[in-house]
Amino acid sequence: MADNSYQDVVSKMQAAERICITTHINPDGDGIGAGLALLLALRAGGKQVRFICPSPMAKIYEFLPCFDEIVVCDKPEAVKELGNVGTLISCDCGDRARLGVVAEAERDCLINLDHHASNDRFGDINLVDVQAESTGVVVEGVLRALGFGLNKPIATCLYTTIVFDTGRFMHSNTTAHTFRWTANLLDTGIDAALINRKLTYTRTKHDLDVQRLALDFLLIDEEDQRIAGIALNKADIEQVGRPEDWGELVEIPRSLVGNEIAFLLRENADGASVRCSLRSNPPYAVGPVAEHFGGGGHLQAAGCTIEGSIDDVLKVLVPQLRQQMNIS
Ligand SMILES: [Mn+2]
Repeated sequence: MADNSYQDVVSKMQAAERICITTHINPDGDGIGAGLALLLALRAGGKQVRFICPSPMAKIYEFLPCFDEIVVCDKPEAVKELGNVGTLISCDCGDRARLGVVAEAERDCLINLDHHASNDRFGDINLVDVQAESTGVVVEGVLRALGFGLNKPIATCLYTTIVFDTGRFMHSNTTAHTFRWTANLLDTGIDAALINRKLTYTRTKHDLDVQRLALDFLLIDEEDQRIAGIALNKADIEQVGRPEDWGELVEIPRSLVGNEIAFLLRENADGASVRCSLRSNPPYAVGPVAEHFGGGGHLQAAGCTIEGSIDDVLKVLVPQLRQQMNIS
């Protein structure tokens, strides 16, 4: 389906009385930041706005304005109780399944604001800009089209989206546009260094224990040493305790000199499937690998869930990664 324009989105938002914002399962700095920026602006514009989330959120985002208003709706009953939510706006979600039970919410219309290359246009209105570094960039475009200016609280939320999705301006999606766009946010007077600290220096002792566990399970592919990762099975994870957020563990193998593709595999609590986070440096792509296994994301940052134990998954995943090293 062809994408809608900013104007289509703006007309729909202007016509809506009640708006409900949401993001994907295991929400991140982009989904939460983009959604909160939208909430702040639309509410200031006189709309009735709320924010629901299909799974619990990491505490590190607590400093964002209105974070404490986000309601976790991770059970079908909770979604039913909401009744008709009006216009539902999904931020940073690539497909309906990633909305969890929120996908079942009764609504008048579903607007899909996103930037994932793999987005399957699950909304009634879809605004997917794959050039945008973060969904925050898409939201900022929507706010501009609505005639809303930036202020410090909105810029704080949007800044969080760009820091998260560019890996603190380190990923390959960081361009001259990124810095110009971000400079505009800083012009509102936000303290970027303070936000950076709040997003970065947030580890608990438990997080460090998880990191030590990860180091113990670092793997470098013998056939192609440019591929490295961490594979954690259920029993090992449970020894340390499952973290609320897996954070940036995949950056550990990624930081190895010569690394081109990095992965983080963690066996789910049921022991029957494995969540995979994949990263690569251009020109190598991991997006197609995630899609091969039914997942998605961006070319250089993607994820999927694969059935089987950690060993089963390593056996099917690593050959696919090696193949990418040869075709890219
Ligand atoms: Mn994003």
